Amino acid sequence: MTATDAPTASGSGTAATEKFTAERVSADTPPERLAAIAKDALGALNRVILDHEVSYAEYRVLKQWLIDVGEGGEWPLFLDVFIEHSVEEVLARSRQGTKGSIEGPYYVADAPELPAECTMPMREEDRRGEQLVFSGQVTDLDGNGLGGAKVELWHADAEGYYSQFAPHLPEWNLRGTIVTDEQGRYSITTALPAPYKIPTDGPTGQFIEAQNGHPWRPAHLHLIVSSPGRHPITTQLYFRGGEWVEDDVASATKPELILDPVKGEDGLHRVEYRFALDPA
Ligand code: MBD
Ligand code: FE
Repeated sequence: MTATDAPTASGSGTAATEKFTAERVSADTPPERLAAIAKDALGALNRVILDHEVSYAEYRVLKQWLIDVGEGGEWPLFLDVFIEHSVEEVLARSRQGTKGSIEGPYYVADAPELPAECTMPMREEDRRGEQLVFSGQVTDLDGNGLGGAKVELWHADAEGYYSQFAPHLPEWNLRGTIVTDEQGRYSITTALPAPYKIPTDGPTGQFIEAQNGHPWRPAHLHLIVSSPGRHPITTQLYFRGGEWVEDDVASATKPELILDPVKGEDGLHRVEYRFALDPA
């Protein structure tokens, strides 16, 4: 990596902001509900200011910090790390199947399709590291296999970088849309991910330091599993005994989402997982 293509917080932040803005999101929130949420949000913030007797100097520092988060493109990062888990918790109240988790800022739709048995696109250096054979089945809530289901998988490389959010990686590195076989099965070989450090060279890093936090997420796989007529599951999977599994900066782990791979004689780590999808 050279100095000019070294990943930075503002580089990945700008890319994440551009990707998100291109989605042109909307919600059909009724006006009365929107008004109630807006009023309570403002009330909560004003309450903090009064309780902590925030000064003018502190207020101005806050204003500059908010400006910096926007200019650095870090709102996707900041919000997904510190807020999204509560939104996911609300969604989870109406789901029976496999547990979900947050999407985070680095999902890209329409990754190239791969067959049920496949190896993720990766560089030579990714292939040289520890490899994981992740296999299993996509089912309905009764355990019937869902053929032709889609398993979208994306994750960071061993250095913690995501393709399309760091300039030195091939476009679809460690990203793919796996299509399950007739029984809903899949078997994916990929690079074993490492713990992920939130970029500390921007305003989100400043914030983490200010609240005496650490910037780490446990090693994780991101997944969106979908099948026609079913609610898609957005989730993440973690590794038993891994660093930060019990102390994720993004508060996004759940006991049901922890894998326990076994390393075979051939050096491959193997683990199975089943995704049960709720009816839509
Ligand atoms: C990540 O890789 C991630 O998954 C989340 C939630 C936030 C920042 C980076
Ligand atoms: Fe991630």
